Amino acid sequence: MAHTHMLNIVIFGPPGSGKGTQSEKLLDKFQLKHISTGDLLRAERAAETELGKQANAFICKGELVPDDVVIGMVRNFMVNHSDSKGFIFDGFPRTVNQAIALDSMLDESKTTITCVLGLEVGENELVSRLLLRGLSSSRIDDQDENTIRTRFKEYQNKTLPLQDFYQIQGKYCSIQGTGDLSTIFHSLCACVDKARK
Ligand code: B4P
Repeated sequence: MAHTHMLNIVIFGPPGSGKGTQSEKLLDKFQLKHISTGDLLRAERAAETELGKQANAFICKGELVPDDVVIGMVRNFMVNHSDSKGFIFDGFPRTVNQAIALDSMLDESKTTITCVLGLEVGENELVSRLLLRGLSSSRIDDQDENTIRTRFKEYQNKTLPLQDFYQIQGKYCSIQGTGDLSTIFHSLCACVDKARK
């Protein structure tokens, strides 16, 4: 069965840039399935699975979880939701290997990424957002500034190269991620609409 009409959105940006926040709004509008690898990993940890325990050691240090773990998890999710109209990939891919794996998983379903929405936010604003969330959530990785700085380093070294990867494919759309939530949301929707034409 061909699924070329599917809408597949990657929401991209550094830790705390608003990926999770804006994904919720996009899901509502476009009726897609949400794949947040951060949420899936935290659910595995809460269920005390072997995968969850393994992942937790990396998350607590602010490091990326190994590619094979994350890719396997995403593959399972996609197989279990193969009747979906499309997906929002939130926090995935985070490495070039993950991006290559995603392209081939979508290719197996005869579909592709529609667009990559990149949220741009400066580092100082990101640190204060995450520390603020750390006060009210149980996320250990948001509570300590050193862990947050490690997450940024991981982002710079391993995730940022994906910007070029998607720019070359003509799929990258850069969006100012500071300011009013609904203004940001409207900019994201404008990129999606343009990519669908
Ligand atoms: P994630 O759960 O993806 O965490 P995140 O990058 O911090 O983004 P999140 O979506 O939660 O936050 P948001 O920007 O929406 O990953 C956590 C960890 O899991 C990683 O460090 C890694 O160890 C592991 N992991 C996950 N995926 C992986 C992968 N693919 N490969 C390897 N490892 C992986 O929001 C942050 C805060 O900002 C919120 O409090 C929000 O209210 C606020 N905010 C949002 N928009 C705002 C705005 N416009 N103004 C002011 N505040 C705003």
